[in-house]
Amino acid sequence: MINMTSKILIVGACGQIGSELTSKLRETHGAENVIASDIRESNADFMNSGPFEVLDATDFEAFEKICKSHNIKTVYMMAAMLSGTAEKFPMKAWDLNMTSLFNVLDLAKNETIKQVFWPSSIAVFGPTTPKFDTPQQTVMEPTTVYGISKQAGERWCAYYHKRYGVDVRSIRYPGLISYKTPPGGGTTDYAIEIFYDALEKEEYTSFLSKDTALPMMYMDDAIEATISIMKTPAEQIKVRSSYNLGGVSFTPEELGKLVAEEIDGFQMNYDPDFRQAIADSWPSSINDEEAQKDWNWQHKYDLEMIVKAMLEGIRSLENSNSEA
Ligand code: AKB
Repeated sequence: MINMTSKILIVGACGQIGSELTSKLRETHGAENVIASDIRESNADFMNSGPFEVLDATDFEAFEKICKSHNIKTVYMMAAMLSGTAEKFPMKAWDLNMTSLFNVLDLAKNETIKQVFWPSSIAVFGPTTPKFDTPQQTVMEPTTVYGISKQAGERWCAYYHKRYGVDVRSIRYPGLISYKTPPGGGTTDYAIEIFYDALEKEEYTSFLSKDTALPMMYMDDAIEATISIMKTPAEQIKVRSSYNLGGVSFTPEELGKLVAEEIDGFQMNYDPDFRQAIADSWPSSINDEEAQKDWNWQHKYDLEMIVKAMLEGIRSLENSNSEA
């Protein structure tokens, strides 16, 4: 039976961004109007929070069937293999990141759905890009498979918009910091791991060197940006590849110092691994004036606020787990 109320589908809904996006969209639109999907089921709380479909985003027919049966008109295509894992499985990463994007763009092209969100990343930039205050338009020669897939994806988004009128919108996320769902294999994950280790053992060994500055953002800001760009009238969206989003830039050493102010005796160590080369190829800070101008973007969380929110959030999760 076809359901006639138009709905939202989140692909990759159990992931770091997908899970928080699903909660937020369900709060606003009602749980029954937001369908979560992922390659496999998640924990009981998530599964009981609203409709869920198992979906392999690389399977076009399955994707189309779900969109038609639920009358999906908006898709947030959040499934992707991130930078660290993608370097271990280059062809798998390329296949997942590109096939899932083509599937959603083709569903919009054939008018099964009307609107698409697709995440890009600061990984589209490379070592030849200006490193500080990186502008929206600049040299882009990514050296990671993840970055190459995101850069190619951006070009395809712009192409589908120009050639077929597809309403696709995208953000180049910086590293995202959150505690509700663990991240999956990114180079910026140190800025999450540090909080867990600090609380558990008052010590953290960073896999990036102490002076590696990267652009980062608290998840609440990232979710706000994602929903905000999707709500903006189409004529205001001037960039159809992907918008730069800046957030805050800091080094592991700067983050470690703030954590030490909150946790007595906290000790920071450094043991860079293969992810150091990835981080070295990325910008240290990002200019997001275009997003500010076109859809009034402004982030809220500075680094001090992020540190406090992360420690509070993890502590309250641990308390509720121990009470359960
Ligand atoms: C990663 O580290 O791979 C991601 C990203 C910056 O896109 N967090």
